[in-house]
Amino acid sequence: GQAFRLEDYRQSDYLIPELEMIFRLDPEKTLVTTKLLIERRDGVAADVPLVLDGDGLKLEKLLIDGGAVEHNDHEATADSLTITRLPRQSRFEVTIVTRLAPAQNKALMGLYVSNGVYCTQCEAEGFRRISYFLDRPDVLSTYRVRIEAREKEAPLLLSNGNPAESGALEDGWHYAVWHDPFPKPSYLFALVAGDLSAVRDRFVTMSGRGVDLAIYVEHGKEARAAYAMDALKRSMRWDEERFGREYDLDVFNIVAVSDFNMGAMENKGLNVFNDKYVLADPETATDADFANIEAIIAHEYFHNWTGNRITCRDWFQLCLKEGLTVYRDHEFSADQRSRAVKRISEVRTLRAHQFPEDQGPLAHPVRPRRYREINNFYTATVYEKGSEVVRMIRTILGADTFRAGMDLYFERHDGQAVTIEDFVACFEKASGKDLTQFALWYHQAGTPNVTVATSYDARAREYTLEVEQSVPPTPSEARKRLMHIPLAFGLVGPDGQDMAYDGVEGAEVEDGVIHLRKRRHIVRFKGVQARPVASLNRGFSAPITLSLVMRQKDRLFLACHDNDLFSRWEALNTLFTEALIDASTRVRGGKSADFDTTLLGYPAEIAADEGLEAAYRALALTLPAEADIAREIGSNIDPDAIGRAREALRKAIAREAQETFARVYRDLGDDGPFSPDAKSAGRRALRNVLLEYMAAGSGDPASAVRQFETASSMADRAAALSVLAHQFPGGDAARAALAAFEERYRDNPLVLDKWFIVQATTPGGKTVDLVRELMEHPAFSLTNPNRVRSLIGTFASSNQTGFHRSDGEGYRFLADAVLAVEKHNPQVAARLAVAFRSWRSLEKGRQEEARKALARIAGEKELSRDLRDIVERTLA
Ligand code: B3K
Ligand code: ZN
Repeated sequence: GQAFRLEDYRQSDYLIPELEMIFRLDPEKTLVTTKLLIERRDGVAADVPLVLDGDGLKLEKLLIDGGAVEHNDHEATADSLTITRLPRQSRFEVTIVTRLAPAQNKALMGLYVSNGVYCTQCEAEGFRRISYFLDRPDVLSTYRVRIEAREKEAPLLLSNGNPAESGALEDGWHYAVWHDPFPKPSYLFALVAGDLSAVRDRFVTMSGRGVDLAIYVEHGKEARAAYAMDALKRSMRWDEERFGREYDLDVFNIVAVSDFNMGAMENKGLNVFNDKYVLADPETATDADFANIEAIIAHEYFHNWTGNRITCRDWFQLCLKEGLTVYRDHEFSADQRSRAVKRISEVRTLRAHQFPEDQGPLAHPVRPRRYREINNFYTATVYEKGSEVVRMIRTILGADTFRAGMDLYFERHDGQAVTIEDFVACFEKASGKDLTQFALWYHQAGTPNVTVATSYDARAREYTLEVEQSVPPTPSEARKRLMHIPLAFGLVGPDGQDMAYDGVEGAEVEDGVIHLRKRRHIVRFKGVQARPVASLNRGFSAPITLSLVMRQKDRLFLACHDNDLFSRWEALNTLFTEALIDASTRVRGGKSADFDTTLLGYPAEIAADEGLEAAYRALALTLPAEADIAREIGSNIDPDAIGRAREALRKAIAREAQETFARVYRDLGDDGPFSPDAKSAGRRALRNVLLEYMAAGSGDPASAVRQFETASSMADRAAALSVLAHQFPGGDAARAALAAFEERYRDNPLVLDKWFIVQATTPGGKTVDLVRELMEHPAFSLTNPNRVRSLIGTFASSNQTGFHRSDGEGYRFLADAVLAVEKHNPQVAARLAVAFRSWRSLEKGRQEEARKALARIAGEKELSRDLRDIVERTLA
């Protein structure tokens, strides 16, 4: 396939400052009339053809300045419309009519119908499935959109911007006109039409302007949108307070739809959401659901400034809006909840999703230089590592200078389509610092490794860190340059406090951060009164792997005393990981797991430590996931051995801490009416982690059965269900709970997704057969992305012993499923196939099975660009 390259970027010869659209909506035959005001750029000759993008389109009609266009003067294919003879003047009007069948659109890109609701998804290149256009983010236009529909079928008619006009038409039809005064790229266009219910509110901005807010959901689901509305208002206020950013239209609309390829979409003034990230109440949503809704509502809202008012010049710059907006939503959630707990979760997500990407065949820089299919670049690297890079800029500059850089960015580039270079330049200007070396974080793929050796000279009172950095090779980048790594640190003294020192040599050290710029630094701290324990990469100041050999005693000391809560968690997590790696090696060699008793004693202390917030205790007691252990092992992986080792550690901890866990579980109790706030969620999280241990330690499902039966929230009910299904698979208690859950929620697809997930993530080799069976369940559908991800996606990405069954059946299943989904939805299929990415780190037998499954997909003749791109890069 053809690759797009960053260095080939050139400006468009033509611009489209304004357009008007008319939609006459029908599920099988929608007519779209688009009137484009075309402007030829200065210096472009009049005989330069106008080439518009299309994707699967059929041209019904073409006019230039109201007149027909000769056959010889244009060529229309499904994928482009080329007009060779154009008016000499620099501005003219092109009118295009296309015909669509939205009900037949199962790829869910462009205009489609979801549960009877017309909606659109245009990012990245979906607009070209609606009409021929210059479908690229640096072409900015103001839109005037008229929607006509049967009033019965679609009483609600929405598009971007402000409402301008509406009224009745003949034969039961009606219309509405929307005008968006802010020039925007086509990927931010949206239209929604259907029969939905509104939840309304109002927001007064910091300058006193009133904004009408609405969230549209299916009838009867209004109450489940209350939390999302609250999150929206908090987001709007927060962006004013933290970034000085005010909302700019008279209305802000959010629509929840049930068929959606991803989480949500930030279309100007009209966000479209996967209903999973809008609908929540105590009966149907877990605490994770509430937290996700808050974060995604905020994320899409924040895009209004970082993405919409200032957008990307081209798709290589995707992280310009995504990395920055993730950083903003992380900060928002940290302010709404507990900062340390939030940071720990972010790092866990980064390690679980971005590290394997960066360390495997799909590795790419935060700002890639090449792509074959842009939809495959909405990745953890662009989003999560992109956010980490912004966070490092803040660490290097300090909060105030960072804010000054952001202010400058908004001031300089409002209304423009810009690049990462433009973004970085604002921070260089605001700080006077040279960020050239730092900018490698955008341009160079791979997770840097930092190795540290420490020594203390008691006579000289000198403490030394020998620090070395290296970046492993990644596809098409064999040689790496040295990075600027901001390493936050503390020298923890015997009393647990950070120790002072008189001076430091060997690296720039400022405000608790060591700036690594060279391959090797010998950092000497003078006047250190006693041997400290080094606490490094505090708060995960840089997204690196850190190799630091440390005595177990010292690590445990950090786990108990470091005054940086993230680093305390990190120390404990490292201890668990090291123990699990050892244990899995022993298990694989036919020996027993065996764990150090000091380590086994510590969890009880944490569980009972009232000085620590409950959410933190829950995270600290959560063992590294099987995939985390596998990633640390790195090669020749046997997922079964890892699963057995982890299970053994869980049991050992549970037995050691039995009484404490049971007591804390009881004391936390069921604390009255449900509230989704962070503190209550933390208590539930802790209780539910303890429940898992209690079941594992006792081998008795009784406490989980009791919690399942008496739970007053989905958070507690789903947690109990998962303990029963995962720890007692096939047993009476598990079967009864699964059946009761299915019965209770049979009419709620989003809750049934949890039922699919629990079963798909049941450990062990039998699960693949169960998943195949569940694909026949009446509530399952291959065309709904939420169902597909819940059953097939979680099985492949989150069930190590199930997916990696040693005979390769998991891989064969995934290949079948990917090919079945690909027929109608290439984007979702390509996403599923990503689960194969770490295949080369498996032991030989599994590697061969995975390779065969991948090769079978690659051997299909008619593959979509999306899937072929993923499979070929994975095999390369
Ligand atoms: N910008 C959208 C993602 C679009 C994905 C297109 N394949 C949602 C977001 O990041 O906010
Ligand atoms: Zn985004």
